[in-house]
Amino acid sequence: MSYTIKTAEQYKQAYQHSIEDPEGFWAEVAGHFFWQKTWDKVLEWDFRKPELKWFIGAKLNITENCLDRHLATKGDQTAILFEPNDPAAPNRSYTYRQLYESVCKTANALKANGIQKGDRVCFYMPMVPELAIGVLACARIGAIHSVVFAGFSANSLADRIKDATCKMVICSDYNDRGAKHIIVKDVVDEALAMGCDSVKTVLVHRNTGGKINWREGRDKWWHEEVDHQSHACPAEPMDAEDMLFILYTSGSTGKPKGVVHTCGGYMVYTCYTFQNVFQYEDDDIYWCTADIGWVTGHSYIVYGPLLAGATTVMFEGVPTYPDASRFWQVCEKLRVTQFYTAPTAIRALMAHGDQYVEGFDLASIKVLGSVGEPINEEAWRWYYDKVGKGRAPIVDTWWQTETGGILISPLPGITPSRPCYATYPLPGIQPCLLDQEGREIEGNDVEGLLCIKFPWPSILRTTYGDHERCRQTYFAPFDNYYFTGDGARRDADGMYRIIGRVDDVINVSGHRLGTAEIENAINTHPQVVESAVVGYPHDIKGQGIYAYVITSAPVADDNTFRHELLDAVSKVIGPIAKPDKIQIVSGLPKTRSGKIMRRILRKVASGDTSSLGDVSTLLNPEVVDEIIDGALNE
Ligand code: 7RM
Repeated sequence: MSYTIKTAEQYKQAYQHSIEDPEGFWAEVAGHFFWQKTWDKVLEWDFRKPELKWFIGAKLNITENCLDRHLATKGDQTAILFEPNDPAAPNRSYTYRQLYESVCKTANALKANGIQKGDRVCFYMPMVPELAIGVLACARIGAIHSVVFAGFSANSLADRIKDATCKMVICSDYNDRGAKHIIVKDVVDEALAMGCDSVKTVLVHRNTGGKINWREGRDKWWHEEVDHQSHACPAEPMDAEDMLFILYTSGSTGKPKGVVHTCGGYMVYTCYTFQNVFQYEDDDIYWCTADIGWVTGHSYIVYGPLLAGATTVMFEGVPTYPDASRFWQVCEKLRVTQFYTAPTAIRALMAHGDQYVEGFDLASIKVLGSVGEPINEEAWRWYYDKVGKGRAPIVDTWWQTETGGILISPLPGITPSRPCYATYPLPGIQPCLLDQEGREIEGNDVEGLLCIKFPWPSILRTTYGDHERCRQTYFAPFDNYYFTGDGARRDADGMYRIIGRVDDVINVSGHRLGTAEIENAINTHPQVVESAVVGYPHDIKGQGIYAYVITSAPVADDNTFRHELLDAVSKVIGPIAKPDKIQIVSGLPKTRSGKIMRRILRKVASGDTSSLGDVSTLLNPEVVDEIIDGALNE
């Protein structure tokens, strides 16, 4: 596509253009898409409300851009290439025409089951093509999808279904993931028993087959509802600012928020960034190993690649099954050209040893991507040397659920890459660093709170059902800025290095979790009086979860108690949120106003007790020594 940047000079020009005339710049990019009606105005914005509107008055359907638009030229090209969990099972694939027809049939099945424009549909499924098809089917008819990562518990699923008052849940019967066999449908049944009154239908995709529990009238088989439908379904005309999807993400307080993205801006931005960051060319095979339950899967497995007419791989399995060579075996087999994964996966595979990557023919790989958390230098080097064989540039892509797409990243082979650096902002992105008082820190070789000064097309529009919370979280901390929650450094060359979250959000194996959420889960245990959760550096996971727990009475059996806590967390949130370390304490260090001094807890958890600072002003300075002593045993 003509808007693809190919040289450093073009990057500079595009960036300059995007800053001097953002509306002109984005109108030009948007001109490459199919709009049923073009916009009256490109942008209206006010960070203080916030009000964020792109391509005002325009009509479109994102699926016409993902599918219909490609049929004439790419009808027979593979759109989705499915790699199942079992390496011996055959690949399944969908050409653009087959995908188009499957999406239309599914869209007709949704309509036949009462789903209309604006209705919310929840997905709780493994990484099978039907998940992408279902999501696109929603978009086809203007229903709003809310995908919940299938690793979350019934409780979490119920919370999300209720928050969005979903009318339908789409799930699988079972899921084989690695060596595990998970009864997905049972989790949905359990969630629906928690008062999800809005759900009228559960559409069940038969994945592995086998007997499952069934509620007549409510539960319906995907194949029975979809297979007989017509493979033509008109694309619902959507306003550019109509909701496309909700995706829940953890914050520093309370329950996860439903981040809302809308049709027009999200389409333009995900496609533009996909093209430029991955430099996708005809006949390339692009593979992003994320799960569609996270934003990376939404933007860079489904929408971005399909909008760009790419071949996108969907992987059902895990990196270490049957062994730690699975990724490389698949890269070799499918001739993958762009490979996009998370640092935690790289570190885990690195720890298994080089023998698992050596000996595979990875010459097809042109670009390596990293996302989700800071990538440490050692992992970066290993990725570059062992996987890319020193030939493939790494793009360290920084972005968030709220940003919809990548904001800061190198362009491979075009702008410089450097270990640990997301480097420079993409066109249209105006990052800055603020100090605690909200003053902009000018110049280079500085550190501060990462904010963005100007909107981009896929910035979140609101948090579902609670606009004030959106304002409070992202726009109120600093007047007239979008606050990312991350700290960053700008080096002497003006390159950005993301340091990590400055709020009470932790990043565990690339999964974003709120410490408050985990504390609430721990506190459901009847013997727990109070708890405090912090992150600490972890070799593989990036951050590990450290829980300090106060109990009402000495625990009778330490081991049993710990297991009960882990079970409680699994039940309330999901296994991904289980603490790595639990320390029972008699008190938590608090200020005189009763605030937990998390700074101290973080230091102790990281094993660094050299510089705790002055603790004498605490309400209970004596607990600090106790905590330090106890931590040594963990
Ligand atoms: C895409 C995604 C967002 C948080 C974000 C950061 C961290 C993401 C990088 C990164 C350093 C990166 N969405 N993060 N990418 N930190 N370098 N390249 O992960 O909403 O789940 O998480 O993840 O802290 O704020 S997310």
